[in-house]
Amino acid sequence: MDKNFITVTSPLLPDLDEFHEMLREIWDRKWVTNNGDFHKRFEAALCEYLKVPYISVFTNGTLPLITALQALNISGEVITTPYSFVATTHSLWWNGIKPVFVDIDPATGGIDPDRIESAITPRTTAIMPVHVYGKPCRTREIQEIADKYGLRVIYDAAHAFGIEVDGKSILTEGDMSTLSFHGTKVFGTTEGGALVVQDEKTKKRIDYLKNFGFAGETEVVAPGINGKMDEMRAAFGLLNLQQVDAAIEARHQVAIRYREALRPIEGIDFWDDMPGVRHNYGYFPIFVDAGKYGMTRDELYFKLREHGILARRYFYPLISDFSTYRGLPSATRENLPNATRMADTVICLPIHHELTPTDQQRVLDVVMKKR
Ligand code: T4K
Repeated sequence: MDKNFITVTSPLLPDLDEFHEMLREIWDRKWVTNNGDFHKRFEAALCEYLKVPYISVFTNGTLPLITALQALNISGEVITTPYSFVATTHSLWWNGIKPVFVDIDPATGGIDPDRIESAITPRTTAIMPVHVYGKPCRTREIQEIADKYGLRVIYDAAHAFGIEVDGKSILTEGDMSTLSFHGTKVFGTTEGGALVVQDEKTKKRIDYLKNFGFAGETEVVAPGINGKMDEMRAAFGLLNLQQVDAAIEARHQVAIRYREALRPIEGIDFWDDMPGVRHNYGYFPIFVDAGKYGMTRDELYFKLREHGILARRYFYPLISDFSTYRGLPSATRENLPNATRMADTVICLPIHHELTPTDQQRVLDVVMKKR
């Protein structure tokens, strides 16, 4: 990547010498994967950091979604939102489940609980909401509906690393939550992910499922998959855990500066922190009102690119607009007005732990039309 480009994010990397020391341990042990020492330590450290009872780490953030659906025997139809990364809906497709798209609440970007009940049919078995950008969904209302209709709730919490509401981890909501540790995330292990579950029995089942279903040398208890995280990535994760708080605080400072500078700009909207929520500042979405701002979202997006600023339009197009899903009855723009508006107006500005004040100003100058 050209050094003059400002990218939307930058991976959190451990100190190379410390990583090397841990690699040396792996070399000495000659144990590289399959529930090794670092894998065990990483899961324990994550439980403590995230304040969750049980976690199972995976090789990416998509397999936990697929595995969660398998573990809970989800079939038929699942209610979800189109305002996310494609992996959310793909995980349903890979399990032969029909996605039913419900519109989002413009205040959070997550599913609008007021629209869930009318989408429930006799084939509905679960709800898969997304804490998009790490903003907590309206979890209490979602759970009330799930309880009323006997549905499971699997949260795609890929963006929600470390998010807490009133001191409680958002990852303890619903039946299960998934995380992504992709290099573009606040906390990463190059590729990686995890599934958070609430009890020991389910944790055991997940561990079987991510290891082909093996429950012993000669016993396979379910048609599992290979989702295991290797020792190198577990070591990488253990080191990154030590510096993730500092990285989140650095991102927080960028968010403060952006908000202060952009608040007076007409036609540029953004979210403030939610009361009682510990945010992780993984993304800084702004929403462009072309009429007021005098430029469309895409005009601003390409202007940023001309200035070497590689902002991203997460999440445009909507998942429901991709050819695989376009034909679904729930995929129409009429059914999804809030998601459509958000997808058509969003730009995620660069935000990461190493974004210098000079680079922050370069971004702001373009958005504030000073360049
Ligand atoms: N659910 C949700 C809600 C998700 O957002 C995601 C993933 C998943 C599930 C699935 O989790 P994983 O299976 O991926 O663990 C990225 C990521 O690949 C993806 O993980 C993420 N969501 C999605 C929102 O964004 P791209 O296509 O935007 O990545 P890319 O390669 O264009 O990178 C973006 C920018 O980041 C680059 O311009 C520069 C910077 N970058 C990227 C990489 C890979 C670096 O500086 N270094 C790097 O190594 O998808």
